[in-house]
Amino acid sequence: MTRATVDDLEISLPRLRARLDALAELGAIEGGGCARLALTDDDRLGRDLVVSWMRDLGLRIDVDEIGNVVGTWPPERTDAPVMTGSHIDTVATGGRFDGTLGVLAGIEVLETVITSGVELAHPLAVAFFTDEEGSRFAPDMLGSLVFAGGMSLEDGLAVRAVDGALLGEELIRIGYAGPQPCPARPPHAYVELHIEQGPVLEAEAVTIGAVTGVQGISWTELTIIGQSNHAGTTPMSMRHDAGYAAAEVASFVRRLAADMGSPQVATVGRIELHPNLVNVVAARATITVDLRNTDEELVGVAERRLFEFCDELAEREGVSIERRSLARFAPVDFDERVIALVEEIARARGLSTRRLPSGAGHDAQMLARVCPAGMVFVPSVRGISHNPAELTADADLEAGANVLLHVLLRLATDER
Ligand code: HGY
Ligand code: MN
Ligand code: MN
Repeated sequence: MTRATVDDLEISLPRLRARLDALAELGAIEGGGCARLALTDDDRLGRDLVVSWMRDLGLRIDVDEIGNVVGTWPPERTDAPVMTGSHIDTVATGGRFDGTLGVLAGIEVLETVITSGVELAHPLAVAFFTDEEGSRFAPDMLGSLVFAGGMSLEDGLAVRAVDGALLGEELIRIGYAGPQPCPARPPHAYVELHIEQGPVLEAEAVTIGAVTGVQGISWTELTIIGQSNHAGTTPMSMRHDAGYAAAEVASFVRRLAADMGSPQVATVGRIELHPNLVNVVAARATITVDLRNTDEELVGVAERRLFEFCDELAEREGVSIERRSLARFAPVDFDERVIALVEEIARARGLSTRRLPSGAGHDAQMLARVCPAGMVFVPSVRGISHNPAELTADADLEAGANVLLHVLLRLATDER
């Protein structure tokens, strides 16, 4: 095929939409979203469906020891591929595009390339990684972290879920404890298509985000131990109220983010009280704190200020506060060549584009440890995500998938 004809290749939006909608049926929840927490039966159903599409295309399918799945074309090629992909696990109130767009656009790209017969200097691969969300098994991006050698396989398999299950046992239970060794041999390059999950592209009416990197992230679980007591008889001065202390932390992190200013963000997403009863002063509170900033130093400042506040709060309220780190990743910069290629391809296709960092974590930030990596963003309507109302317009899905197609083709047909 001549360069001109390669440049004319286009993905099929109806095929991509059909797969997005079919996958969204699995773990479907009210409002058109999905709940496929990592390694649950719904995740298994999603995995089986995506693997069946990979198989229908004739890809070589490799499942590794942490359950990551990679489909490669041509199947007989074993040299380092130009890889794309993302995740198909979701949060409990997930939408139908977070992660799944990257995996299914990758499948759509491979189908388009296979049908065209274009000669490849490097094989192409599409992957979905285990437990990107981290909601059930922390940290997030766990599968791609093990894939990239950032966490040992043993440590990954030993992670306990918020519901008490063991990751390694769940992997066996759903049939995705694969033979391929971790860490994997690095791909030649990695490019991921993802919804922005934020308000920037929509606010500026920009279609394609050329993502510059991912901000730093810190997840801490705090276990606050107070003293259960009678809600009616216990004078306020005698209370060691874990529920009150948890609420104090939640309002502190809000003040902390305001005080540090953008782009600092802070979230208490999980609060579990025990015994969680109307007439009992809470004995125990388990809460999580999510702190993020594009500046590694400032992530550290936010953590230190949180921990100092916890020490003062424990003293003041007569409670103890134990800390456990659930995730800690420094900010990551993507490869300048990949970022520039995303911009070049978007402009060549007459699409508006701008550079921006990612507020959310992604598998690409782990692949960036081992190969040139980058991301393509498309707008999120009203900036909403991790919510069944998550939405990206068809025209933007098509634009993003076509940019992904031509970025991957450029990398895979370049002998370097
Ligand atoms: O938490 C995150 O940023 C991602 O959705 N796992
Ligand atoms: Mn995601
Ligand atoms: Mn997500």
